[in-house]
Amino acid sequence: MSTKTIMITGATSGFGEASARLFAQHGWNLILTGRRQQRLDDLQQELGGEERVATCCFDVSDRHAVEAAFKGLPEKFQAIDVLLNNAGLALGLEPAQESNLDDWENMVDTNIKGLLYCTRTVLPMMTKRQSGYIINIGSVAGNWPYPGGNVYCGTKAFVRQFSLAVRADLLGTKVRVSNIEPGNAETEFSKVRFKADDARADKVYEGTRALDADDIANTVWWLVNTPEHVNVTTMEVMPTDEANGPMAFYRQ
Ligand code: NDP
Ligand code: 8X3
Repeated sequence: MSTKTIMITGATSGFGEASARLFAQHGWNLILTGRRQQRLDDLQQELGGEERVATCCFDVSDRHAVEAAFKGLPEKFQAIDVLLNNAGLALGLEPAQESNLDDWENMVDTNIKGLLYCTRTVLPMMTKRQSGYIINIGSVAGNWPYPGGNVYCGTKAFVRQFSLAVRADLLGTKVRVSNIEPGNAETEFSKVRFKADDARADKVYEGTRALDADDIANTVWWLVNTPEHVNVTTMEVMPTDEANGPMAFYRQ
């Protein structure tokens, strides 16, 4: 059996890093991306060196950088079996009327445009081979709005609807698309959201059992191992300690 290749955006921490380790354990070749070169270099060294791991350091919101990274892949990494569109972030938790517009743009550029650039670049290779799998990381935030979620929730709702619509385009190509929608997971997510205010980030996980990055990596692995005629369209994965709350009311 030939060695398969997964490209993971945002492999330098959290879900992406955990997925890289898991797929490496199962003998897959990896294309790891992110903006932190040193972390990519360390992972490459740890998970098998240049033979097994290609690294691409770029910002997913830079369309030309994305295209150049795909074009520059070494020959043996060019047939991508799975694209894990994972790179993403939340910035801030202010009400819309007080939010920072730069943060809003950054979330749209990363979570929406970055995912689009990677998907559009890889899809022709997959449809040509009549084989491939796009796994997007959406969020419960795409389904369940919460105060201060505004644009982050909106970007993840985009990921959900885009995933569904692309599936419709791909009918007959054998290329699969899934959207995993995790709930609260302890990664660097909250440190990024609260801009390195670690005390505030820690509070998100205080007294509750959040998901681990490995829980989502295992979900990705499970999806990839479903039979090729099966497409799990959407998969919401929450901690047992999290559920959807009631509607909000303002009362005088
Ligand atoms: P982390 O902050 O731990 O990881 C985010 C990854 O995305 C990092 O590797 C980071 O790499 C990369 N990334 C962020 N922005 C960019 C960019 N502009 N260009 C390239 N890479 C980028 O968080 P998670 O692992 O938790 O997040 C992964 C995904 O899961 C995100 O899409 C997030 O929205 C989603 N999610 C997270 C949940 C949670 O509770 N943790 C729940 C639901 C969804 P680098 O900084 O090196 O560029
Ligand atoms: C991350 C989960 O609830 O913080 O997508 O938005 S949440």
